[in-house]
Amino acid sequence: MAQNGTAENGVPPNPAALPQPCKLTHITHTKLFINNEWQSSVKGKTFLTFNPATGCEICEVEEADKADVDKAVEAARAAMRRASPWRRMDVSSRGRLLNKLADLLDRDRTLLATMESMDSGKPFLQSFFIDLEGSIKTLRYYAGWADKIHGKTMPVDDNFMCFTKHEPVGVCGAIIPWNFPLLMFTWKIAPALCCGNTVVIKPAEQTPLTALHMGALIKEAGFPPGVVNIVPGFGPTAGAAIASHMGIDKVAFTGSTEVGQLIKEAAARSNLKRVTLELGGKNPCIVFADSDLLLAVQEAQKGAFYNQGQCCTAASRVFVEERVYDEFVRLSVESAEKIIAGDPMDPRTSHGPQINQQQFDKILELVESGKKEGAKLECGGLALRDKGLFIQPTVFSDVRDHMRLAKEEVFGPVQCILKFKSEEEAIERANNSQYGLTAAVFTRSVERAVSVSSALQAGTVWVNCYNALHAQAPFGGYKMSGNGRELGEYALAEYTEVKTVTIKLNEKLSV
Ligand code: NAD
Ligand code: NW8
Repeated sequence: MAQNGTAENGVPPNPAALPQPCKLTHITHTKLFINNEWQSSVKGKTFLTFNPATGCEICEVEEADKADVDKAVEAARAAMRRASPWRRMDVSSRGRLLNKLADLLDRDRTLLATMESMDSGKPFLQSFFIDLEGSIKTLRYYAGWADKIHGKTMPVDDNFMCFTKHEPVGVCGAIIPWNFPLLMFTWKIAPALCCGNTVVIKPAEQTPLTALHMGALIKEAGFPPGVVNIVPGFGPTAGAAIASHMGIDKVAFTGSTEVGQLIKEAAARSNLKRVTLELGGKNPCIVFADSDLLLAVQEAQKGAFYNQGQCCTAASRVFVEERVYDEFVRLSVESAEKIIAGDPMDPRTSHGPQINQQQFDKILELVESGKKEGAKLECGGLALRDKGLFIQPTVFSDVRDHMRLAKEEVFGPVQCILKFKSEEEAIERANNSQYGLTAAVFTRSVERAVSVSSALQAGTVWVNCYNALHAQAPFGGYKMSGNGRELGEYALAEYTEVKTVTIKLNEKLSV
C-alpha cells in the first residue's frame, strides 16, 4: 500500500480493511497544561478552533498570553532546578518515559488521527499512517538516545584530566505551525527531553487540539510536573512572549521566514537565547530525460500536492529537461485530474481543504498572478465546492524564473513546471533562490545523481524519491530556509551545552 492509504495502482483498497476515524463528540482537553495541571488562562480569554473542511467550530480553547507563558516558564525552571525529580532521574528512565509516551500515542492513535484531521483538514488516513507513524517513530528514536548522550576525554598533559559533559541547555521554548501539528510537537519535545531539558511549547492557534491531548498523555506517562508545559495561543502574544523571555534558554521555531526573523531578533534583544529555525522553501525538483518518467511524475506530484501543498518541503519548482518536457506535463495533468478531493474522513479522499481563509485567498491570488504573468494553466486553478476551503490540484506549465509563482512560497496545491536544456543550467536556476530547504533529482545515472546532489544548495536532496523523511536523518535548511537541524543525531547538539571539566592532578615525580 502507498503511504497515503491508497493502493500503489491508484485503486482504493477495500475500505473495510482500513482504520476508521472515531466519533468525537466532545473534546476533553481545552485548557493550558502547566505543571501537569489543566489551568485557565490568567485573563480568562479563550479562542475558537474550526474544522476547515466544514467551516464549523469544534470547540473553545483557553488562550495563553504573556502572563501564562510566565507561569509556564516558572514551572519549567522549577522542574530544571538542581536535584529536582527530573534532574535526578536516571538517564535510562528518561528513555523509558519517552517510550511510554510513544506507547500511549499508539494506544490513542485513532483518536489522535481523528482529532488531527478535524482540526487541520488532513485526510484521516494520512494522519493515521504518516503523522502518527512519524510522531511515534520520532519519540522512540530519541528514547533510544536518552542514555547514550556523553562527552569525551581529552588527553592534554599528565598534570590534568580533561573531559566534556553534554548537559541540557535548560528551558526550551518551541513555537510550531499548523501543517503538521502533532509531528512538529514530537520533533520539538523528543530531542529536548532526551537531553534532559524542560519545555514550554506553543501550538499554532489554528490547530491546538492534538497538542493538548499530548498534555494528558505526558502526565499519564509519568513525566514529572513542569517538564512539558503547553500554552495554546496566538503568535504576537504568547509566541512573542516565548521568543523574548529572559527565563527561556533556547527557542525552536517552525513556520514562516518573516516570523523566523522576528524570533531571532527577539532572542538577540532579550537574553541571546539559542535559536533554531525551520522555515520555508521554494524547493526545486529536477527531472532529467534519462529518468524513470512515470516515477518522476508520481513523486513530483506527491511532492507538490501532499498535505494540500502545505509543506515546507513542497516541490514547488519542477525543472524538466526539454526532451521529456511535453510528456511530463501531459502525464502530470492526467494524474492531477484523478486526485480525489473531499471529506477528509472519507477513506477515498487524498486531498483535503486548505487550513484557513487567509491561506486560501493567498493561494488563489498567486494562481491569478501566474495567469497574468503568462504561465499556462494546465488544470485546476479553482476553488472546489461552496463549503470548506478546497482548492483543486493545479498544474502550471511554461513557468519562468521571474514569475511570482517561481519565487514565492505558495503553500497550496500548485505545481509549477519549468523547462531546462542543460544540467549546468538546471543547477544554476535551482540554486537561484533565497531558500535552500530540500531539492530532488530524478535520473537513472548514478554519476549524475551524485554530482547534481553535491551542487544543489539544500539541507536535504532526494534522489528518485520525495518527502522521504526519517527520524534518523537530519532535516533543516541552507540559506534563508533556517538554522540548525532537527531529527537524527545532529539535533542533539541543538539541545545540549558542552561543559569542559579540567582537573589538576598531583605533581608528578620528576624523572
Ligand atoms: P506563522 O509563521 O505566522 O506561524 C507559525 C507559528 O508562529 C504559529 O504558532 C504562530 O502562532 C507563531 N507566530 C506568529 N507570529 C509570531 C510572532 N510574532 N512571534 C512568535 N510567534 C509567532 O505562519 P502562518 O501565518 O500560519 O502561515 C504563513 C506562511 O508561513 C504560509 O503561507 C507558509 O508560507 C509559511 N508556513 C511555513 C511552515 C513550515 O512548515 N515551514 C508552516 C506554516 C506556515
Ligand atoms: C518523521 C517523519 C516521517 C515522515 C514520513 C511521509 C510523507 C511526508 C512527510 C513524512 C519520522 C519518520 C517519518 C512529511 C513530514 C513533514 C514535513 C513534510 C513531509 N514524514 N513522511 Cl514538513
